[in-house]
Amino acid sequence: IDSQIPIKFRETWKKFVPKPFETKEEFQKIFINHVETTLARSLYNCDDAAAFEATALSARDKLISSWNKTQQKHSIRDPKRVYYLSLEFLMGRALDNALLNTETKGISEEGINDFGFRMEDVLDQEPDAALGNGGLGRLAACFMDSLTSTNQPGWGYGLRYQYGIFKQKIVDGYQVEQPDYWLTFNNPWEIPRKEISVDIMFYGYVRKYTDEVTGKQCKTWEGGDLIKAVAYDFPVPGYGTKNTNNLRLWSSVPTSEFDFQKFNDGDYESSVSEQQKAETITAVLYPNDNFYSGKELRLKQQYFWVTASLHDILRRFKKSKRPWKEFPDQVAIQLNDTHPTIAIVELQRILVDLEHLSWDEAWDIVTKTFGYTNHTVLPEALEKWPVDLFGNLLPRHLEIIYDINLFFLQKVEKLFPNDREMLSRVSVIEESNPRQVRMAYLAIIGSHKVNGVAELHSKLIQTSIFKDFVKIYGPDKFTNVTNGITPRRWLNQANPLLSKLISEKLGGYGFLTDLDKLTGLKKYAHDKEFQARWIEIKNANKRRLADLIKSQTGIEVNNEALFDIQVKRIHEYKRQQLNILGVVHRYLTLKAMSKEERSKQVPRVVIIGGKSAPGYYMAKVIIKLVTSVGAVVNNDEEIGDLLKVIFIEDYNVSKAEIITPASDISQHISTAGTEASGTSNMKFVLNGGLILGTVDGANVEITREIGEDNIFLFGHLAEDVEDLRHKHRYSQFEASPNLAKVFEVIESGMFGHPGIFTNLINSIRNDGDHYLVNDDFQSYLDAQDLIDKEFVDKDGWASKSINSVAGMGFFSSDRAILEYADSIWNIEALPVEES
Ligand code: GLG
Repeated sequence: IDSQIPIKFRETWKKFVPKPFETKEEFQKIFINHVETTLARSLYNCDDAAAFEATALSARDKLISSWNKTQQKHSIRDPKRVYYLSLEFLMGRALDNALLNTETKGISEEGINDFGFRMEDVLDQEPDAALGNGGLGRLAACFMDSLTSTNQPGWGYGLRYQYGIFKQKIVDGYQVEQPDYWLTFNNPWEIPRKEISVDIMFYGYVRKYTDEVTGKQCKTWEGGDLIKAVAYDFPVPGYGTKNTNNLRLWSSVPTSEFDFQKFNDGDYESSVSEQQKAETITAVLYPNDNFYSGKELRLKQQYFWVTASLHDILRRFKKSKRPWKEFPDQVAIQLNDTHPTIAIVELQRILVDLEHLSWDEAWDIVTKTFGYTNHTVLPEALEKWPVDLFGNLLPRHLEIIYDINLFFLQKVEKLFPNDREMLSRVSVIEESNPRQVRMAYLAIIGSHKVNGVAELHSKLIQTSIFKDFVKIYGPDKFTNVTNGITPRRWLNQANPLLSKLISEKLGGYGFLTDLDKLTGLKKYAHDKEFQARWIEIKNANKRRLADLIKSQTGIEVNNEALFDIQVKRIHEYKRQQLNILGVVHRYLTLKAMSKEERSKQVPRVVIIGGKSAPGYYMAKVIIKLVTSVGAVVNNDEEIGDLLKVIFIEDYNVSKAEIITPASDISQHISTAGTEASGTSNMKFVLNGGLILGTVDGANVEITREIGEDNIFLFGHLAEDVEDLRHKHRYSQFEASPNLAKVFEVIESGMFGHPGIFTNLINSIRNDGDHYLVNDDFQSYLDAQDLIDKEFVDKDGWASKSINSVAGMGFFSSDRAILEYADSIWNIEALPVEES
């Protein structure tokens, strides 16, 4: 190939291949080189922002050389690869992570200190890559870290949104959204690959024709609008490995050049309109978590991303010149939720329409290639596209879906003759008005494995929303892979003090790649000296959070208080309303006490943070209630430090890194059966915080791993929920007495005009209390009382905390990735160092 350097010149070339820095001086040389040449600045105008960029570029150089080696190794060995398709990658900041993972933080810190910079300030310059909403997007980010750290040949594919999740401001106690234009300054991490581009078509029509050679009837899709996808690559560093993987994000640009003809004719508007149309596709991330809104632009994003990615994957496969039937031996594609489900249809279309395989050959390849991860059972989150909208945008794909469905229903009919009900229940097309394409069903039919994200959730999907499919395919198609989190970011990076202490006791940082090693901490659970150091680290982390709170809200909180934290998206099912109603109860209780009695109470700082979807009215009311309660409680002199209520504005990944290590208690209190897994529960426990939770999602397995004495569980079980909801429909609402009092004071106007909160109260009192706030209220308060009692015993608390951390090995995302690799993807690790 002529793009290769001729053999006779290669020795010279190799002599000058850049060497990644390994010492402080080498780092400094590269750093200055970047300041003076790449950034065109000098020692007279290098501020923190420039220092950030130069440090990031230096780290990037290092990553690129291992990235090159990894990709070369993969090209030569051509192993089976996995492609993780996710519409969200909530990466957060990259610099600290890159330095820690490549174990060069020490030398680069010394390096920049010599020039008068502080690492903390430099790291603080980086905007979060906030290309996700919540747990689903952050899971994808943890998985990228684990794919690399465990040396899996795997890439991520997503979209390069120009606007990530909005920034949240609190104005007058209400959430206000502001755009997050994260690319304002250069993004030092991305490598634009303008040469890697794919034309994507929308709309158009289907044409039938007869193939001249075979005489077969064929179909082709043509005549639509074209938009170009351009690749941007983000190197993903691993820990303790020379491998570096790739996250490829697509950006949309117009295919046709600027129209000078129209421009000269004075039609300026339409001369640029093509451009604008194209650029909107990847402009903005949809800000909904666990909620589906059937917008055409969202479907365009999905098809655009999936098609560009498949094109790239097929191009790589074709290089190997293997026959098509070997495709599933070389490629595994994981669908992160139903968002990329059209990939199933697109691959079938390519194989049948363009590569001219028979339907059955193609379908065999497709179903062996895909795996589908379900992240929710909430009906409002399940994607269903109106047939008309779908068929207009992707006419050939709709036909193929009809065919997939036809063959599937024929199979079902054979298995269950005479069960017409079954056919309409499992059909990919819902016969509603308007008719809809059920994406989850399509994902199941087109995949060889379907997994839930925690044991309870995986069981629930098999007995509820996908029950019929278990009957049809048998139980083996359905499996569980419990979520995990990367200990590199969520322990080593977020909590360097704790990580260091653990490394001292366990003889090094080996636990960061083998988290089960944490069990070695058990023997120190009752060691007084160790407990004292453990407690001191928690206090230091609480001070760090107290500083953040002070700088954001102006409120000083008592560091001795119990820090009680709930940070996550605001959602009725996650029940921040239960939390804040409980706070009101605490406030009333404190108010009713004598001074003497009050002085015996455990002081508390209740910290709540999270974004509401912009159009989610009830979630916004919940935020307003939290801030309104805070405004009253925080200014009540009689209460003072005994209770503070803090709303943290604009909760994001970089704030989570400060918040997570600082909890004494964190809350994971979803209505049982609604939170598929949760992952912040894992992060808090890994950082030595205890949790208050319902028997839901991964709380169940956390309890199993750390022991039930180390967790505060309350509330009804998932199996009770249906009956309770049914009961609510037919019987009079009976408020738990403590909740009745809380409603009464809110309605009296204690926290501002009661009208603001009427609908929230009504949702519990008059509208069926779907989330069982009332049913769980007393049990919640009892658990909180127990927490107050146990917190007084500092040593007892510390030993619970140590024992909990010791039991968290299971929740490493490395374990999750290895399970996927083994049981779903069938891929093997390929470290670059190995010959
Ligand atoms: C979902 C679920 C969470 C889950 C996460 C990752 O709601 O419970 O932990 O995916 O699997 N939409 C989400 O965040």
